[in-house]
Amino acid sequence: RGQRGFTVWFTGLSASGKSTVATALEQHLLHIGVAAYRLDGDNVRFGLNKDLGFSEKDRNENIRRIAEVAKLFADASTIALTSFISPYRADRQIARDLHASASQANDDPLPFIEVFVDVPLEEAEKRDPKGLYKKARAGEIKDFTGISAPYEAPEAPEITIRTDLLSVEECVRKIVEYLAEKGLI
Ligand code: GGZ
Repeated sequence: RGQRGFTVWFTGLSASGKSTVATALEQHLLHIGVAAYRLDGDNVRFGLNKDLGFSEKDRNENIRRIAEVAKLFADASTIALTSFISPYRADRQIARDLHASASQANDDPLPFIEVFVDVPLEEAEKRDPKGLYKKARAGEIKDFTGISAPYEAPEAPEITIRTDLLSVEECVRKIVEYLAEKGLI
């Protein structure tokens, strides 16, 4: 009965490699013929969520809306790949709970796979592709995750990837193997 939709929820620090791995995973999924769609800052924070900043309240609302959109994609039999810091455990739990409630199409829960993109803060800060950590250290950006705002690491993610120890291809393989093992792809 065809591909079922679900959500792969990436969480991790800025410059941890979320978008890089999500993009490579999306390519892999499209290549094997399954519909996947990536939600990230570029297509969400500049559109649907352009009214939101980086206060705790705005991040809560950012993640709430993204979770609702991911659920819609999953309900439409697409694999939603979300790549946002999503620093608060409670917000990720809300996203998970939303998927657990029955889908509109067939009453089944929509699978939710949390992927913790785990790198030491020092590594993310060393990468600093946009110079944001440097600015945060200098006090030019306030409420910066890992420096002046919290990142609450997942306690029981479905998958953890260390992008400082594995290649992008190895990270994708680890996720794909998990999805195949669970019969999701
Ligand atoms: C964290 C910030 C901030 C602050 C701007 N804190 O590495 P990037 O640039 O491309 O990804 C970061 C992105 C984080 O947006 P999210 O929607 O993923 O955050 S959250 O899930 O917490 O709502 C970073 C940039 O935006 N950025 N200011 N203060 N990251």
